[in-house]
Amino acid sequence: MAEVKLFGRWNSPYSHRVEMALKLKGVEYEYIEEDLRNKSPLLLKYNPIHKKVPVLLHNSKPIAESSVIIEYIDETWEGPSILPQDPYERAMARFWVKFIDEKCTVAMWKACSSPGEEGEKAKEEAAQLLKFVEEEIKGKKFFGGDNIGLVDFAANFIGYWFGILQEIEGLELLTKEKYPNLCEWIDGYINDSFIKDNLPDKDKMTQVFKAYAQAGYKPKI
Ligand SMILES: N[C@@H](CCC(=O)N[C@@H](CS)C(=O)NCC(=O)O)C(=O)O
Repeated sequence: MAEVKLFGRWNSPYSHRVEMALKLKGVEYEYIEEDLRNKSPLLLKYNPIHKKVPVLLHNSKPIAESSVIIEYIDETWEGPSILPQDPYERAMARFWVKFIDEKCTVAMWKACSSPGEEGEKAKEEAAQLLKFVEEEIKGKKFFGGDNIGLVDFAANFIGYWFGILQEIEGLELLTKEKYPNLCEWIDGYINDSFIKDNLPDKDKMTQVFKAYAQAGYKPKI
């Protein structure tokens, strides 16, 4: 039988994306929990460039970077498609993942974790960037159409993690009044039976992220 191992972290949105993709395809895998403040020699060996989770090991071959891993999973295993079939739609899905990763998540994370002027600027930037996402999801159940797909997985930080962080920080950045379509997607995404059963526990996440903030620890995302 093929060997599939996932090096991850329970509260990492990136690890979570990959876990969802493996579960959607029904792939059996061994999960290895990493301590990101004391990374294992194997994680450093398999992801020497970024030194981050997730890393997927398939028959001893490592793959890093969550969206690259998800595309690999989609191409390797049968089951529901994660990327669209149409080349233009595939390109658009990749565009949105890049936008979410490189722009939205960065600004949203800074908005919650950076003090002073940097934090204030990030809040304004995140608010502007989210307007594009709000427009993109308008009239759709999921970013992938009727079914959950690559962009939905990639937007999990917006869908779940950010709500917890903004509650901790007392922010009102992403609200139903400001982003009704996006909040409708969030509701549908986190309450989808497949997703819901696999989300990390909210209370545990709240405790851990509060403890990080108190200790001045800023996880690198
Ligand atoms: N671009 C990467 C981001 C992965 C990432 O940021 N992982 C974080 C956990 S959420 C990590 O491993 N950080 C390492 C550290 O904190 O040193 C991906 O999509 O896989």
